[in-house]
Amino acid sequence: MITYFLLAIVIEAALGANNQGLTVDQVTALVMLDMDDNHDGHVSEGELMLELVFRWDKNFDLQVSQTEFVSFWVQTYHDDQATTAAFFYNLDFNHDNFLTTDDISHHLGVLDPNGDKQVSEAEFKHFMHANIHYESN
Ligand SMILES: [Ca+2]
Ligand SMILES: [Ca+2]
Ligand SMILES: [Ca+2]
Repeated sequence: MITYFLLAIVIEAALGANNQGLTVDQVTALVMLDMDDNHDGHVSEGELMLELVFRWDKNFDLQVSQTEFVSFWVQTYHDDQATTAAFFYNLDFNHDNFLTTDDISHHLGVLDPNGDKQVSEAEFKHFMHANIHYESN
């Protein structure tokens, strides 16, 4: 499994883009746009949690299963299954195969390094580059 992920990452890194030719920066901009409900260019913690619980969680049990996440993400942002599964693995802090607000709060230090409770596009880009590896730049 891990070998498969590594192989997929190596192949994607060589291509530098995903299934629809989108780079990490382009995917990041799309995700940002979807999360930033009040369009102020920043994603607040509230907006982040809303995205997690109301958009990615399809059966409303307040947690996002790996299946829910991967199918939504692949359909919406066109990353391949392996890249998305690896991304989910990184997001799922306690590795119970469900993404909850608890998992996300563990990432806030990286998502929001300046601690102003807002994730700027630059902060989010940095986070995405650290967690999605299909290009080197
Ligand atoms: Ca906002
Ligand atoms: Ca979890
Ligand atoms: Ca911030």
